Amino acid sequence: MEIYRWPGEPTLHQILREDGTLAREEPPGVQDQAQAWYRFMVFCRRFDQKALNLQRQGRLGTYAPFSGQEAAQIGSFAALRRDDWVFPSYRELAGMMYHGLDPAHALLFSRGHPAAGYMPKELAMFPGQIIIGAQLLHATGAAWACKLRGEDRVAAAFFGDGATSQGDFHEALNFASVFQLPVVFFCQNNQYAISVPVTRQMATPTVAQKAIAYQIEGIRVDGNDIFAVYDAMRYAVEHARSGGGPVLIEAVTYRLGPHTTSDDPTRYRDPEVHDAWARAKDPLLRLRRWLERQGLWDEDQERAWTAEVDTRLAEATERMEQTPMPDPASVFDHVYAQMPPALRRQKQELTDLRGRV
Ligand SMILES: Cc1ncc(C[n+]2csc(CCOP(=O)(O)OP(=O)(O)O)c2C)c(N)n1
Repeated sequence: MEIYRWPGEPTLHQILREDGTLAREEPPGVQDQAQAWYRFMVFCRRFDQKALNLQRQGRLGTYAPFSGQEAAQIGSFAALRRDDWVFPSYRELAGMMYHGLDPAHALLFSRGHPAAGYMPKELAMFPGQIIIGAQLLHATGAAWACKLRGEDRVAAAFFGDGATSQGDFHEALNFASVFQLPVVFFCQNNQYAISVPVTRQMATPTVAQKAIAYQIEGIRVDGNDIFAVYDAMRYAVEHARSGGGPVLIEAVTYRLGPHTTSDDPTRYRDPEVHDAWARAKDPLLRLRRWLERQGLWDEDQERAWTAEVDTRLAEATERMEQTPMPDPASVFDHVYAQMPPALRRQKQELTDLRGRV
């Protein structure tokens, strides 16, 4: 794998070609995990579709789909230790579930349920951040704490290409590089920030080359190649854990669905470009082709796995829907230590109104 050094543009790290053959030797451990990764990718693809359907039926609120980004997410989370600190964005549900988040909990995010904001303590993972770029600073802070305490834990921040335009991105990279903190910045360049293409987001052709401004290592990786993503993240995590300082990874990928359920991507995307990503470059197809060559995939297995996934998803949906919704008047709580009189009145009005209906 080539670590980016000025000048020139970073090269794209790739192991698994689109036809499922290997461009170079796969990293250690991949042979044993590849089938489980694929099965989890199938789970995530169907989770995403299920969530979209639930939203269309009015059973979920706004949902941000991640289809197309499964390899980038699962490959990167797979290289983390369970006690490493994870700071995801709202689009990281595949990675978060791989890391151990209950799918019912993941669905509750899109219900706007306050319980979804509490992460299980054993996961050292924060809720999906909606403020673009804010989680990079949190990751940097956590990494600083780890360094001060002499712990060998690493922090990882996950974000999109749009987040690189935020001041938070630059502040986080600057601070982390000055203090040589154990943090990995993992950018999923999915080509768009809502309707803004990456070419309008930045003048540089890549995200990875921004590492040079902070004198840290930068890696550009094919984000639809789970082997290469795992390899890049494994390198970065070890580099950070062993005191080498932060690493910036750019995983080049594509969001197959809309930005969220409120978006219509046909208004800003080129159908031909979309088709190429949806077919030849699909991360599931690519891994499936490799597995088939190894005798680790066939259609009967796929059917059995899919049936198993659907049972799991039905069960998760049921648990999500059985979680009691909070009292709407609780929206006023937990903001002020002492609620101002105007809010107290509004809360009372809402409570009275609900009492009458
Ligand atoms: C600070 C801030 N500014 C603006 C927004 C509105 N907003 C929500 S998503 C989004 C685009 C983010 O794009 P990107 O970082 O590429 O991530 P992606 O959604 O593609 O995963 C914007 C601008 C926000 N949530 N936070």
